[in-house]
Amino acid sequence: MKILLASRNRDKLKEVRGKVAGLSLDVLTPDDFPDLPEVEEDGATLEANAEKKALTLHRLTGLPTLADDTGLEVYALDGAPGVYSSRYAGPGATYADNCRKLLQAMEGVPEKRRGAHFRTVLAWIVDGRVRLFDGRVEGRITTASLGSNGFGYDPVFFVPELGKTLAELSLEEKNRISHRGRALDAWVEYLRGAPSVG
Ligand code: ITT
Repeated sequence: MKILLASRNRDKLKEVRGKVAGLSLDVLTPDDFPDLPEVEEDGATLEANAEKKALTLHRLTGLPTLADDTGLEVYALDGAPGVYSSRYAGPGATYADNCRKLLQAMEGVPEKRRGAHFRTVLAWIVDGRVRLFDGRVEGRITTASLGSNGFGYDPVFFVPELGKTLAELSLEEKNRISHRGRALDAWVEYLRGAPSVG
């Protein structure tokens, strides 16, 4: 079955493809459809943004569509950067800019107050019906970037049980424990129980 991943983020695409390898799903992206518009992420929540991205592109393509909205929520920063994670250091910010800004914002914050989680909300739409799935991983913000795998804030997010940052994990290891990996597991489990769409 062909499905559309309503995301232009190639790093997410790699993780989604890693998770669905073995299922008979052909994951397309907006890059396969030259005329699809950008969807503005102006919702107040991850849920609203995921649903908006999925619904907009589902209506335009008619394909079963999956959207992912993810945020890093840092307790000492009252949940920031949260829904603004992609533009934390300003419009057009790179992953490195965002990590640098976060490390600066956390300067002087003691170890025990550096807790944070990543949360992913997936919106899945088939024939106009929306379902949401979510996943999270708890960890701590480091004091310096560590590791070169993954993307985004992975080098500054330490997972205590593994003693590593997300950027020190292989794609398979990250997918096993991450926010996105867990949300995708819930979605895949749902698909397996819904033969007409799985
Ligand atoms: P799409 O909306 O096109 O899917 P995006 O990059 O804008 O792509 P999000 O708004 O969901 O996606 O993600 C916000 C930012 O959070 C993203 O740009 C990364 O900086 C960061 N992020 C998302 N998933 C992450 C992950 O698994 N690990 C580390 N950082 C992540």
